Amino acid sequence: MYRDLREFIALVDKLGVLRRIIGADPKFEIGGITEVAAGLPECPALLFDDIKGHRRGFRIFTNATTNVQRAALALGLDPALRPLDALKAWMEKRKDLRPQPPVTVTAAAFVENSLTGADVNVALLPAPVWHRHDGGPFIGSGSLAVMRDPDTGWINASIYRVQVHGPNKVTVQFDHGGRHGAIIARKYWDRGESCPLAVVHGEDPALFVAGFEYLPSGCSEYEFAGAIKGTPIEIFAGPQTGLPIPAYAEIVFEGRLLPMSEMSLPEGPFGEFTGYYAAAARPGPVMEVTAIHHRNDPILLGSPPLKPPRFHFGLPFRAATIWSNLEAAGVSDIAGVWQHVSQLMTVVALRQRYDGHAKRAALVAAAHSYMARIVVVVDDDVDPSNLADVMWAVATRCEPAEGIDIVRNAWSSALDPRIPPSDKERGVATHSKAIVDACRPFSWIDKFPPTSALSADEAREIGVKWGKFLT
Ligand SMILES: Cc1cc2nc3c(=O)[nH]c(=O)nc-3n(C[C@H](O)[C@H](O)[C@H](O)COP(=O)(O)O)c2cc1C
Ligand SMILES: [Mn+2]
Repeated sequence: MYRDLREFIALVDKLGVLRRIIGADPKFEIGGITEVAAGLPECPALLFDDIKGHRRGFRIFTNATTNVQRAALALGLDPALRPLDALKAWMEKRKDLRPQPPVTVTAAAFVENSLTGADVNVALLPAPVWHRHDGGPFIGSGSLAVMRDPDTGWINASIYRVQVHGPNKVTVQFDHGGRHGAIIARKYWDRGESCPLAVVHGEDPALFVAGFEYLPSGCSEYEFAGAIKGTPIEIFAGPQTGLPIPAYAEIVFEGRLLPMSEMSLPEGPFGEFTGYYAAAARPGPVMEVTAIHHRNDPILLGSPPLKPPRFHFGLPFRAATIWSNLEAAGVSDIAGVWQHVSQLMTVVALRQRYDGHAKRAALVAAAHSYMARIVVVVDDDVDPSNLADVMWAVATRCEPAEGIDIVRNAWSSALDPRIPPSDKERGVATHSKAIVDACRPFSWIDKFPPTSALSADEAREIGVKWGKFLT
C-alpha cells in the first residue's frame, strides 16, 4: 500500500500508465490535456512539471484514479480485477471497514517549507484554469478542507473546490448547506467567529476517496481512509490552527474561513461533472490564508470535473453503495450495480426470482440515484458495467409502452442542467427519473428467445485458450 501521493504515483508508473508532460500552461492547457487523456481508452495518469510560469519541481498530478485499474489500486484492491469484480470487491470491503483512528506523529513532511505572514502568496503554486469559461484559477479541485466542529471536536475532511482570488485569499465552495463543512463553518459564524480551516492539497488517494464518500456527520474521513489502507493516517498538528493534518500531504494552507457577513467574493463559474456550467458566479466564503506549507518539489492533486463519461473515479463508488442498499433492503440475487455517464445513469443486474422483483430493485436503486434520470434494470446475463451490453438489453427486452415508468420530483440537484431556469430560481432541485425495465418479462421468461451469444464463462474460456492469437 502507498504511504502518500508520491508512493501512489510510483505504483502508477510501475504499471506503465504514467505520462510526464513538460511545459504546459496552467491556463487552459493542463485542463485540456487532462480532458483529452481522460477520454483515451487507457486514460493515462499525468504528471505535469516545468509548468509555464512556475518553478521546476512544482508539479500537478491529474487523472489519478480515473480508470478501473487505478481506482482499484487506490482502494488497495487487485488492479487486475475486471470492472464489476473490482466494484464488488470494494462493496464487500466497504461493508467490513473498521475505522482506524489517526495517529499523531512528531514530524511531518509538509512543513519542509513554510511561508507565513506577508510572505504568503498562493501564486507560488500552479493553479490551473481548467475549463475555458471558468471564473479563474482553481487550486483546489481534489483538495480536502479540514475543519473541527466547535461543539464536539469532530474533524471533518472532505472535498470542496477552492478558487484563487489573491495572494492570501481563496474561496471554498459548498454545493449546499448540508455539506459538513458548511454546517461546521456556520457554527463559528453564528458565534461571530471565523472558522479555522486547513486545506490539504496533494493528499493520498485513500483520503481523496474518503473525502468523496457520504459519511454520516460525526464520522471521520481520516478514520475511513485509514480503514481503506489498513493502517492509520499519520497526522501532525498544523502550526497555526492546531488542526490535525496528514503528515505526508504535499501542500497545506492554514487560515480562517471568514463569515459571509464580513466578506465574500464572486465564486465560479466552474465546469461541473455533468459537462456543463450550472450557475454564474455567486458570492462565496473567503479563506484568509495565513500560512502555506509544502514539501520540497510539491505535487498538487488535480481532479477537475470533466464532460462524462470522464469521472474522478474509474469505479462508480456510489453504485457500490446502491448495491449495499439493495442487499440491506433484502432485495436478493443482485448480480451487479453500475453507474454510467458519470453517475447520471444507474444500472442494476439481477437474477429474476419472481414477478415484480426487477421493479422492486429498480425502485430502490432509483431512490438512491443522485441526479440520475435513467435507471435501468437488466437480467444477470448482462454485464451492467458494459454500456453496449446494457443498451442491447434495452433495445431487445424492453417494450417501451410497458417497460418504462416515470418517477416525478425525485432526487437531483441545483447542478442539473435540465431544470428550467424559472424552476431553479424557485429552488427546485428535483427531476423525473425513467425506470427502464430491460429484463425479459417474468411471466413468459421461459418462452423468451434464447440468446445466441456466449455466456461470460464461455467467452472467458475462449480467451484463455485462443486470446493470444487475437491481440
Ligand atoms: C473531485 C471532487 C470535487 C468536489 N467538489 C465539491 C465542491 O466544490 N463542493 C461541494 O459541496 N462538494 C464537492 N464534492 C463532493 C463532496 O466532496 C462529497 O459530496 C462529500 O461527501 C462531502 O463531504 P461532507 O459530507 O463531509 O460534506 C466534490 C467531490 C469530488 C470527488
Ligand atoms: Mn463528512
